[in-house]
Amino acid sequence: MNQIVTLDEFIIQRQKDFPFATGELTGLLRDIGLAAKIVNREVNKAGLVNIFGLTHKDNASGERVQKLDIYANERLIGCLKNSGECCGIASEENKTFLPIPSLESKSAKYVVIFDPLDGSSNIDVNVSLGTIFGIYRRVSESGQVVLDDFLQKGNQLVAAGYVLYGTSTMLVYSTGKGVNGFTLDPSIGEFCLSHRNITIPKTGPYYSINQGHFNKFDKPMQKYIHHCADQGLGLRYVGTMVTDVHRTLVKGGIFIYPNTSSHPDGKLRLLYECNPMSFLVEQAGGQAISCKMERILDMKPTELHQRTSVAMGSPMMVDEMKTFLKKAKAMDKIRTA
Ligand code: P6P
Repeated sequence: MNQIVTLDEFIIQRQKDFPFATGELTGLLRDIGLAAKIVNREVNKAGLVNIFGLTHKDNASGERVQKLDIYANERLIGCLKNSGECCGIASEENKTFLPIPSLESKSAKYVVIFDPLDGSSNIDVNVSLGTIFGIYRRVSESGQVVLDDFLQKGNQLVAAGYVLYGTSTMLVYSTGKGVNGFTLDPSIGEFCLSHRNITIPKTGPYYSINQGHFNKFDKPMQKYIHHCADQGLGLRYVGTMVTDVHRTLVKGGIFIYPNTSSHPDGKLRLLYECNPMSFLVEQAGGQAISCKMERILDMKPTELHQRTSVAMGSPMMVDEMKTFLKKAKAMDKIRTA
């Protein structure tokens, strides 16, 4: 019988990986794990409690907010406020960042960015949802946090992870030393290590894209999608980034949300969707780029809610897509010259 390793035990065990770790990051990760359990409780009974359905408010990206979004946002903010380790928050649900006053004059040194409930369009149809988070060390010296504390490149993340509220509830995270997954055991209320050292397959059987937007893609991307079909790849697309990327991490494949005619810069947000998920994919041995071929983690954010195109997944498939698109764009140039 394998010994159970809980998230708390694992975090403390791995704290030894960081000789100068003073336990703040450990505390922060444990508080995020607590928030995940609280959100999970409500997500799992959303059909029974009147938290279905839309509010009459829009979030910073102009998307109508679902009640469960607000619930998840408030729980995460509450847990992070109580942690005493977080000095500022940026959330998909808040137009601006939220400074967190320090507790007992603790000089908290981490800021947290998150999408509290990713895939909220799936809430009312009982399809899996996610929470995405990233943790940075503040760059400002002291006092109240400033915008620059949040507008950091993804390659400055000290930790990132997601919670997947699916057939089971999982928390997957990395502090830059590999990726590990924990499955919630409701009978003991603990996240237990279930996916040690997740490593993405070099290639895979799936491509993941919203084919319904086909007519909005540019010609090279349309040709690449035909190429995927010609290779006999299966199409898997849930419409929740956490779910589609988690499957890609476990089974291999490529997840793409390209620039479209309605979202010329892409739809997904750089700070709290693409950067944390790219950090995890790279830590698992994969690649994550924009459709302009930039490494996502090297992109300098200029605003909290900015969007980017993204393609991430198995390294051989991302490389192959890069080569294909470069050739297709070159052919397009010749044809239109
Ligand atoms: P579309 C969910 O709203 C989300 O932000 C991501 O989780 C998901 O990958 C994407 O948008 C789905 O967008 O245009 O395919 O519905």
